[in-house]
Amino acid sequence: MFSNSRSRLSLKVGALFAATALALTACGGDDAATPDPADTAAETAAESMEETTEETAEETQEGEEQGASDLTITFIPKQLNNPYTDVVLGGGETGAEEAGFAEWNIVGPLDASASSQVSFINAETQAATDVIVIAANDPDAVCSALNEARDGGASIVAFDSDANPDCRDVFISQVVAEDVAKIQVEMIAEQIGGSGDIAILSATANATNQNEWIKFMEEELASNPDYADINLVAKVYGDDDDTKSFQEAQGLLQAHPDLKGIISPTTVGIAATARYLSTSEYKGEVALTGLGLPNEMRSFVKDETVSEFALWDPAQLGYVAAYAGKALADGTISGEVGDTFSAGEMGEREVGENGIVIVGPPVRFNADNIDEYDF
Ligand code: RAM
Repeated sequence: MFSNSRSRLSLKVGALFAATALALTACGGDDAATPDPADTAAETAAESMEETTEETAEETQEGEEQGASDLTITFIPKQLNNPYTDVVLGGGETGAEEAGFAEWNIVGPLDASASSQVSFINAETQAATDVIVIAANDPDAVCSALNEARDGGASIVAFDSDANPDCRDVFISQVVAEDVAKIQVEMIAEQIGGSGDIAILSATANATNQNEWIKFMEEELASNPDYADINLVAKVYGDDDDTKSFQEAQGLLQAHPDLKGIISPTTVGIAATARYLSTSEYKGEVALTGLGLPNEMRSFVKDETVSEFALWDPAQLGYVAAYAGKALADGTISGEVGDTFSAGEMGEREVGENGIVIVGPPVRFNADNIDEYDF
């Protein structure tokens, strides 16, 4: 079991988002004659983060003077050895500290299989942790363990990948699931010229977030007349394992030599597929898009293996999740529709239908803007 435990430290408030806000603002650029809606939304988010930075720093100082609570929070990601997870948890730790938790921990499995998180949840129940924040590898496999933790008094925040709503209080979702599905279909359609065979290379077959996005992608392909000439011919799973994802990409091209494009809605999958394509005969012939980390994808955009992909700022997801956990634990919210809570630099947040809190819009990354992002 890998774990990482910290208690309250004097981290510089606002440092987390300063770089991102700067980068997002810079992305507005001079060529904003016909702004991309995603970019515009990102600018707005950046502006609102900048505006609230000073205020938050003051609030936190006051909080420290009054003394920290004794609340504890533990983050259980899908898996620990995932660069995306590292960025999410960096935001989570900053949020936990700012929100006033006395202690925060990170524990989790090295693989994203369905039941791999259960023993970690049980250990948190034993330790009487106040808030468990989990990215569920399977919506149901974690359920009875989470409900036992709840019976013991814990608040449960799902983030990134939802647990069954019966066993969590809120779900912090990076984006509206339908939007992130549509943006990926739109990008692949643009990149293959509107017709041809495509495939999806996903993470694990049981991941709630992946399956929801894939469902919306399939619906969009089937219902939008713009995509009538695009055929989804395969769905494969790299399990968010770099080697398996690389092999699945290779296998896809062997099995479907006429493939025009691949959507990989996972940071691990898209990076591994890009690596495969970049040295193969398919480079420049087979389009690749999906969800990736700019820092992992930069070289593949520069060498023209990939023209455009999307993501959100993963740190914001962990940050808002920590604040939601605090609001649940101190009774500010119960997870009902319309509940609102303060998420520090990310402003006031509202709980929507099905207990879902949306963090921010997806942003498209390409050769014109990728150097402006650092995560
Ligand atoms: C991978 C994971 C994660 C997903 C991102 C986009 O790292 O599957 O759950 O949200 O990609």
